Amino acid sequence: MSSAHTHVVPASPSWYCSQVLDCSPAGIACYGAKNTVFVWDVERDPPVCLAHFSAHQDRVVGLSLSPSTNQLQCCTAGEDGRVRVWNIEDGSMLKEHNIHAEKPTCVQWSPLVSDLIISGDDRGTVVLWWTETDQQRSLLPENAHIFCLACSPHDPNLLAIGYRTGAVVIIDMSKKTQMTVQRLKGHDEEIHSICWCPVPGEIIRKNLVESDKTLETSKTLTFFFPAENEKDPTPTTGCLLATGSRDRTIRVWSFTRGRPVHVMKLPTNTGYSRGRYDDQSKNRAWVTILWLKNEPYKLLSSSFNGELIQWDLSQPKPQWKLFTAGDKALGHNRIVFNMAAGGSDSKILVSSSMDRNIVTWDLDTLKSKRSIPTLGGFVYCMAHSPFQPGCVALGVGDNMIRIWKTDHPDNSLSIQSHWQGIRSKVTALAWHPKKEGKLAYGTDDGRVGIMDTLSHKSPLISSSYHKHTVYVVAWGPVCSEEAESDSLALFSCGDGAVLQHLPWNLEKEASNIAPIIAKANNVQGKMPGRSEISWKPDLSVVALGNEDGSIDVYQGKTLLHLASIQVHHKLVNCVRWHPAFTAQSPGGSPFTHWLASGSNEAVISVVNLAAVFEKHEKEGSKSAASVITESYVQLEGHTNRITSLSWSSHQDGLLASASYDGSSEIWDAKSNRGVANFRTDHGRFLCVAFSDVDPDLVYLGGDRASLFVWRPSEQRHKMPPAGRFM
Ligand code: M7G
Repeated sequence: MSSAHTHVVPASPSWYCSQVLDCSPAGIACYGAKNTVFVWDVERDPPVCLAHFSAHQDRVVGLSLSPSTNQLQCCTAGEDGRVRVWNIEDGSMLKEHNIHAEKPTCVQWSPLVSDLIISGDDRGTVVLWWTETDQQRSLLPENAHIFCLACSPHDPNLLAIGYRTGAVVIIDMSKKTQMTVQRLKGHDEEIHSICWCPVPGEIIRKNLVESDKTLETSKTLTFFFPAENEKDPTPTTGCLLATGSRDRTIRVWSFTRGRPVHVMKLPTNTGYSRGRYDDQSKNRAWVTILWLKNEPYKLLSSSFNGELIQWDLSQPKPQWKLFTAGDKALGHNRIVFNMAAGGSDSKILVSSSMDRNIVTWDLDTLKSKRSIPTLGGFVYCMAHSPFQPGCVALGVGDNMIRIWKTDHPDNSLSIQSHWQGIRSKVTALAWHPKKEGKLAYGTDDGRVGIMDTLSHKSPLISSSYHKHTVYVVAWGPVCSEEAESDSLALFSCGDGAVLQHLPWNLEKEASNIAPIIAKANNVQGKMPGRSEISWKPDLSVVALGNEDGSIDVYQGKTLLHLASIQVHHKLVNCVRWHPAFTAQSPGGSPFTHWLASGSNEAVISVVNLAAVFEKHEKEGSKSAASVITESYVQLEGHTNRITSLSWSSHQDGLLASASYDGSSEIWDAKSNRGVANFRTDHGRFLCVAFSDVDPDLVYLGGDRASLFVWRPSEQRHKMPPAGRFM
């Protein structure tokens, strides 16, 4: 569990898993994302994230809530081979086993045997685990990759298993040999989902009357068989079950006879226009199904391009209805992986999709209620818009930039995604300081682009790129001998080089600033590789962080060398100038010449360059560069590399840091004191920013695909965790 936080933009639920999302009658929705479990209250409007905890070494691929309503527990299966039981209130692990020799693929908590948890793996092994006695038993009904599992809600021994091959097998778990009791033949591709009908019996009458819809009376409902000549079996004999497959069909089966009673093809041309119809999406189908407990003649399924469908099985030829957008949310626009129903009367549906939104739906109206944006990669960088207070841009490893208006009443639900033209992890961001909506970005494949966030147009991309990751983009005055333009240039840093791109002419090759620096300062020989660029807020000088741990400060435009700071010994990851004005010092901060820096070492340094600027002012361009070997203060406490720093724009001398030690710290640099520490039990942090509107709010991103928002005033800890090396 993490220390107190006010908000989180969560990681996306795992893709291509048959069940990694579940929802309780109390409206508690849980899902697995990367190696974390997130717990949400979806009955609240808007939904609220209650907790998250690290659950496995590797990806969580299966999750199922305890059917017992007085226990807030879930079980998970992870690609680390383990199956675990959790108390979801405090994120504590209660039990585990590691019987699977291969990678588990799915897990389910038996609805009838309160301590039985069943998991399947990619070699076909089914493990039964009675948690109370900690007994396990392995079965191998079929030597094939298991995609999904479903325990019968009527017979504690029956288990339906769906395979990658398209096979569907129903076994009697109480038997050691000859356990297969039925084999359902028909699908020829992956079985994505299996559901048993919540009521027993194999026939539904067509002339269903309204008052029969309750669960009690529905036990006597009978399902309709098309073209059926045989005598009706007694209504409660056997049971129906449904399967959804990659072959784009859903089949409803009579269990006793092993034959389908309905075969439904996913409808095309539904008029649903939200999908991204590209070649890839045509080939992709994921068919997840859900049989509603209190409406047993209705089956829900996903379909193409994010469509969700309700099928009416009481008709000889099942009719379908499409879920549609509500007032406050749209539906999905890419394939849907999982659905779960919960809340009082099971009236809320929760769905997860490749579009990285979790959508809640009203099952009475089939309309979407809320859409919760999620993140599918590291949060590498973030930047506050200089024009719109409270607006933050996030650069994420899922090839998307998010623009979050944090002061929107619906808060994180108001995040916009920009994906057009990006195609790679977003590792650097910078807002243009003078032009609204202009956002520069850099990617891990070396590209530099500029997007207009006020439109959804494709970004402009520079013709020059780095060979590897772009770690920094920054706007500053054009630096060249004939620096005639007042417009700002875009600088990017990667491969140890800083390139200067001219945004009005991105076709033109960007210039490497190394030769300009060499010429301006008469340097012969090699200069250090560059790792960071930071312009002073008034754009008068620039600090360049170097791979050898030094930092050089140059005058803007001329690139005259003003100072060399030698306080770190390893690659400099971040350099930040203190703001010129803060809410505390609106007439000008006394610390405006402070420069904070962090490197691959754990110590943060703050130097004061006031004397350097004074000297330069007096002596002019002929003065030699100053050499600074001592920090004004050294902030010590982190135990691993410092990736990001941010000064408060509210209070003078308050600095936030993010570290690989899995924590984020607030420092009072004036008194060299730690003020507050935020930590989680998982992940390394990569970027941090003080809120520009709320003095007691900090945004923090890292390698677990989540963004945390936390309040320094609410933390128990004052200093980073001691001796933690992640
Ligand atoms: P990485 O290159 O993904 O991995 O860097 P590695 O250095 O662990 O092999 C991880 C994080 O370290 C990045 O997201 C940055 O926060 C920081 N970082 C690493 N490098 C090499 C640089 C660099 O050259 N410049 C800056 N500014 N940050 C870096």
